[in-house]
Amino acid sequence: MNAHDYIEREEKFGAHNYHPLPVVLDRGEGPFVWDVDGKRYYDFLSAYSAVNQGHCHPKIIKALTDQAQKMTLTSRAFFNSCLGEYEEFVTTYFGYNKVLPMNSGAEADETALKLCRKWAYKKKGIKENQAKIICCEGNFHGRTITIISMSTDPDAKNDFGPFTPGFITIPYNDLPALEKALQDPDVAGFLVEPIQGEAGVFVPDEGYLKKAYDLCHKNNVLFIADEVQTGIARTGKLLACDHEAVRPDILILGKALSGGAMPISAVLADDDIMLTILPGEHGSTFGGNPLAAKVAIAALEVIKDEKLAENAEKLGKVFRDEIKKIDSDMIDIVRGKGLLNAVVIKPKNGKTAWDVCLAMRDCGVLAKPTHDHIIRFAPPLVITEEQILDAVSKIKEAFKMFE
Ligand code: IF1
Repeated sequence: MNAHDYIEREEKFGAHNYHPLPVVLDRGEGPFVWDVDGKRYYDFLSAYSAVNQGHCHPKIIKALTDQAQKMTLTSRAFFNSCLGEYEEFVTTYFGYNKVLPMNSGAEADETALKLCRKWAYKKKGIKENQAKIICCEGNFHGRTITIISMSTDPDAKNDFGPFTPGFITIPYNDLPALEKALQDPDVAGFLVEPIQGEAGVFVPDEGYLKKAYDLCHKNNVLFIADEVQTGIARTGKLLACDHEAVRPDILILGKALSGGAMPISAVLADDDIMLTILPGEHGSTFGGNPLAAKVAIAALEVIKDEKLAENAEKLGKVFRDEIKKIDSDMIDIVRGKGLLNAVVIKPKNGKTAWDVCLAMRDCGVLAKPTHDHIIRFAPPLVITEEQILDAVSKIKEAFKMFE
């Protein structure tokens, strides 16, 4: 089978809900992936920031394979010997009383919305079915019906209605709009991405998160941070909220919680909030399984052992500086934090961000466009300075092809 055969087979038997870059990957290690022809690439997508620890990190894979031979799933109908260890570990690691384990990021977001509503009725005293949650234009929180009910992206939303009510949408990075929306006494929570990923790595003004948090607190409204993409060292701190010393009332994590080994997500909160959900009121067959517990502990240990937040902070600056030095009239804006970055592309002679990504692929760097004109650059955080510079020289080579 050649690359073309693999692509054709997916095309024939798989739903057409994705439009992948034509490259068929077969193997990964650290910041690198190899295609079915053995060609090596720098992975500058990191499975949408799930592979922060690098592909197939030996410590994570060891935790996975050791536990896989012992026990993988008990369901939450019984206790298991790994979950408590993980719960203690993860709550200490992030500084919360309690964790609620789930699998996908979308499930964790759904969990946070349910938790916020529950708190609204049990603690805040909002009347039955009246609770509202504020969300932001341009958000991305996943693909479930409730989550796309918050979306402002027609592709995510069109023809999937009817939608879940109870959301107020305000512009991102707009404190007066938040202040106004908070005047509604039925508002229970404000759900926000500290940096909007899907929107194109949109970094809000400095101080936005802190001021938003303060406004929420003044109004007895929960500040809920979706750190599924920004969390776990990606932006140069353990959490993107750490840049402004904000501690979310509800913290949502996913992706890199497993280093890409399996879907693991989590919602963290203190007792006052978390204990409003009672037995039988929420859960998941796979959430909190022993395999996930062991994998997540290993994945989080790697982040600290290898100082990946510090590496992301340092190499993010190197990356942005080097990209800004590239002399190409197709590069409009370079922005980001840590190793979550984006380049806004000015189309030239009909050539778009997609064409740039194809050229980069040919030069040995993989990245994916978002919204036609933005390319996201997010390599595994284990990448070294030497490798970043090598990758940048390949990216430069790709831009040269459009001169
Ligand atoms: C796809 C983007 C990344 C997320 C935030 C929750 C979820 C995500 C902040 C849901 C997921 C993904 C999913 C992926 C594309 C993607 C993405 F391009 F949309 F913006 F990461 F960059 N909260 N993000 O970013 O997590 O249920 O997928 O585990 O293909 O849909 P999930």
